[in-house]
Amino acid sequence: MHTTTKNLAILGSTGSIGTQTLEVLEGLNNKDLFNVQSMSCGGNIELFVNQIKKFRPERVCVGTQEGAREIKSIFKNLEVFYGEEGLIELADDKTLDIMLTGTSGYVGLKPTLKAISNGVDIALANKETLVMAGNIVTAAARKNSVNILPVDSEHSAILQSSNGKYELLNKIIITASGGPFLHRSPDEIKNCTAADALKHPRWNMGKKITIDSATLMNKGLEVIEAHHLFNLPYEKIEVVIHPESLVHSAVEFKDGSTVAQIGVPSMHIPIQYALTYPNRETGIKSNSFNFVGQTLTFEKPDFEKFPCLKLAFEAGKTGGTMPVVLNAANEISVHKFLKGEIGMGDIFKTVQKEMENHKVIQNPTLDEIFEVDKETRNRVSNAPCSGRLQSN
Ligand code: MN3
Repeated sequence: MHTTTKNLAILGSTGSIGTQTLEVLEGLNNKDLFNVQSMSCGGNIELFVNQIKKFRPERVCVGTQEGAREIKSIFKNLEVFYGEEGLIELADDKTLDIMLTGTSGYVGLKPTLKAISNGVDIALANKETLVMAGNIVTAAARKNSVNILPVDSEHSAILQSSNGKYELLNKIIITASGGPFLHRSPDEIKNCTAADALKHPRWNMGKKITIDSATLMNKGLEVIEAHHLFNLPYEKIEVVIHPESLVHSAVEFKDGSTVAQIGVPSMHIPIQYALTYPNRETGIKSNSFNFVGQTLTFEKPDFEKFPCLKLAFEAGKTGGTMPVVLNAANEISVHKFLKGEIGMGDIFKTVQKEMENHKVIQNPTLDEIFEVDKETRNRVSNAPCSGRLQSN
């Protein structure tokens, strides 16, 4: 079969998703499927240099001017950009076929919109893109006939289970491991330390997302993403606790039939599927799932124990700029918790207070979104800490 090589951009190539994406590319049997045209990294220059040597991109972007100079001194012929504006320029490339957005934080949003405006498909691993600007992003994708292919394991499970036929869905069932505090009391959760919360039972991830998994805010953000990705109202999105993390999510079709995606936890498969959709290429293979001897359990999430999940549903249903406030207040609170400045229970309290005080802008512009984001971050950062001091 004749294959056309796709030009790929990887934003955030030195991060967790980025490095696993490169492993997927190296593992593909057909090495002609992708050409790594461009790559970006924040500050891990040493690793980035090795990646550039191996994958030979034409254009790269790094976080700082200093880093950019270092790269340029080693690779004279490389086109080198830096900073947030540089990342947008890197993404503004009409010869790209697909861009993997693996950067974390709001910096992923503008480059992603730029690529969409050029008709470039997006493999999306950045939460903020849809949580902050879901309506703008999905409208731009529709207008430019762009596929937004999720990399997150739950959304990938829904893509895999539905084969992208979202119009046939009655509802989706998003699974959550429940994090390390599933069977602790609400009081124990409120008073836990960052060290307790960083012990995630199933997935090995960055610190921020691990805390979000412990509060279930991560699941809440995934619900908001799912609403935009699959064009479903919040009433048709169900969260189910599934501690074994083997069913990665499921869909219920309009005829009542349910299809779930099952597998041993691995990020390689969702990444590979997003890049090669709708095909299944031979490359990295997940360990086989053995039905025999498995016990799969499911339970309803306890909103009292995990009030952040409830807040996320509320923010999503309210819409407009409310999810922006939820996301920004949560992120800053998590960083304060990690530094031991506030207690775990204060994360919820802060987000709730910010949401209560927010005057929602419906159908916000990008500028309004960034303004609300910044204001919320500043207010939460500067708020006096009233939590219990942690001894970790
Ligand atoms: Mn996930």
